[in-house]
Amino acid sequence: MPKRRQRHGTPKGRPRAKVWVAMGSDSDLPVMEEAIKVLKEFDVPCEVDVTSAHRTPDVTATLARGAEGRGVGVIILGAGHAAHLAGVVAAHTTLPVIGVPLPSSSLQGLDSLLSTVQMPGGVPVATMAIGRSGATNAALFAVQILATADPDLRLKLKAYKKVLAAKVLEKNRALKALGAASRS
Ligand code: RP5
Repeated sequence: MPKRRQRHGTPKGRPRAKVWVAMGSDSDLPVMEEAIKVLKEFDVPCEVDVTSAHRTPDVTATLARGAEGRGVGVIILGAGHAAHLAGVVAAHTTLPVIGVPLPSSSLQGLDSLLSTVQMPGGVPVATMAIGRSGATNAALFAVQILATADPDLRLKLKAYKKVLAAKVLEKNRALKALGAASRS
């Protein structure tokens, strides 16, 4: 009997786990949209919330505790200033938590980087770079985590890396062509 077609490439047709993307304020959205864009590119469903460790602590804790039950596999959290969102959510779940420090304060994200990365032993937060690159990498890292149990995602990640390399090679070709023209 032919093997049943796998939905989204996951074993036995299980739907792909969701990624929960949350941020401390709607002012964080322009940066966190980079993460959402990458997840869409990989066809990974996500749910998006604004919730704050400081301004809505109870809602944040409830959302964190309920994540597993909502089918979430990985959590991405972006926050600026004295950023405690990732750490607080990590305290309430055993799902992998990825933190994105955001450059919204006058310290341009150094404050949020330190408050996100410097977690005490026992409560890990995988902390990315400050800002847009961090948001992009957070989504890629989430996809990589989900890909450990999803061959289809692994193929997509390999294709993504090939496109990255091709773009650099193309830029190098263009640079060389420019150099040759200006030297002739
Ligand atoms: C943080 O405070 C948020 O993550 C945001 O980066 C920052 C400022 O928030 P708003 O004052 O713009 O709402 O909690």
